[in-house]
Amino acid sequence: MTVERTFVAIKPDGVERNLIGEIIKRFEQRGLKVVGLKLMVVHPELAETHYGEHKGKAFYDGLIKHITSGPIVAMVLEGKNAIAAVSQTVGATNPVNAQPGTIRADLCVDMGRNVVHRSDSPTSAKREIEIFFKSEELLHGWAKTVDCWVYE
Ligand code: FUP
Repeated sequence: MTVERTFVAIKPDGVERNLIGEIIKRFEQRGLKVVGLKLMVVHPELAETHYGEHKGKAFYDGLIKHITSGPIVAMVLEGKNAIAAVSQTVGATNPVNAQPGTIRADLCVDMGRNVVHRSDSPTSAKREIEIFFKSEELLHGWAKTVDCWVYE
């Protein structure tokens, strides 16, 4: 098991629906460590960089419009196998295909309003952390006293 970092954003629908606490709670309860956290509005240029892989797809314009429509909560989560663990906790892209117990199955019903973004691979985690956070905005080497209760 390797310690990884991954990027998560609570999208404007999640923020507007007062789900910030509920969503962060699920990651914290699982044992993931919040090492970066901020409320921000996504500028269109940042949105296009972030979602560049989807440019040209039918849902692209709506996606950019939505992610820039209000504040998001951007965060970096750290833990062993964090990329897979966070993906599992978030659930499938389309909430109606997500497993019960995941954020997307429990908190939403529409793919275009699926409340949260998460990095889907080590490459995208690195890229997304770097576009949303400066290194000095993140904690480095923070050992929590509970770590020995979360990991063997
Ligand atoms: P995910 O990695 O689960 O966030 O999903 P993708 O990167 O494939 O898609 C990014 C976002 O585009 C999704 F969160 C929701 C939106 N989307 C649609 O609205 N319609 C689609 O058909 C696919 C994605």
